[in-house]
Amino acid sequence: MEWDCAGKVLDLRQPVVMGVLNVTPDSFSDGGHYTQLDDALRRAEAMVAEGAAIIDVGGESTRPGAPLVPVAEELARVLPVIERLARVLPVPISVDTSKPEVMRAAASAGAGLINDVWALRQPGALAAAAATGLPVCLMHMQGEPVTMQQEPVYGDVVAEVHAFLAERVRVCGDAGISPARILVDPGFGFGKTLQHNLALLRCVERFTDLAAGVLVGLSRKSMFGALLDVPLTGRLPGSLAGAVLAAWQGASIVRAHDVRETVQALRVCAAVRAAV
Ligand code: 8Y7
Repeated sequence: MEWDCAGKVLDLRQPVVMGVLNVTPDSFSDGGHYTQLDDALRRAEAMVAEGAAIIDVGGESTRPGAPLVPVAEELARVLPVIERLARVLPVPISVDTSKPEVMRAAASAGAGLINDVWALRQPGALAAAAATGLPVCLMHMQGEPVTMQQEPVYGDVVAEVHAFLAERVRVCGDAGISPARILVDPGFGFGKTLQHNLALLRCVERFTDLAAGVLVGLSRKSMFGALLDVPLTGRLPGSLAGAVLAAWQGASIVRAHDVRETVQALRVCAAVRAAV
């Protein structure tokens, strides 16, 4: 499957890496390092050189407990970066946002995909995303970023996340966003305990029936810290294991900070899947 993302091709016939580019002063693993436009461009170019198929630009930290960012501030952070990257990079740019104003402006600036951790549930977001005509990623989250990790509870986490995403795909369809341009994402770490995250990772394959593909974000997440008792800087091995487990089950896009390593892990996975 090949997608047209604002004129740039996203080839999803093999699992690919979405490189993370945070332009937030408070973001959780590379916070504050890439606030300057030139730094952002250099970092994005490096990720493309390492094999990233798409770059995800985010200006609103969604780590647990992070402060909310006013729309003007988020626009000021992401728009110059998106405009520049869309102009000079050979790969599509994704915008990580939940705000309709940012979706519209990012699309005008050349963004090729909308990545929304709220799955277009914020007021006006559904209509704004639909109007751009861009592909979207719908992510599951229980609760909201400030409080989501306090006491997440599910009966059957896989069934509930699947039902939520199925409903969001249906709502998007009614708004004119066809399943053919939707990715779904179980939302690792967003209102989930370690056990919830593991159950979802065990069952990624089940989400492949919902839309055009599955995206997963596992990179450096606290589930690996909890499981392995390692700090942020020690989570690459766990993140790669998670990426391979998800891709093995059919995930199309892996969102990651460590692009070179994740690309290699996914290549091994794809080669084994293709072997007879
Ligand atoms: C995810 C994400 C984050 C994810 C999608 C982090 C923006 C937290 N995680 N988007 N964003 N899926 N689609 O640790 O898992 O990178 S931010």
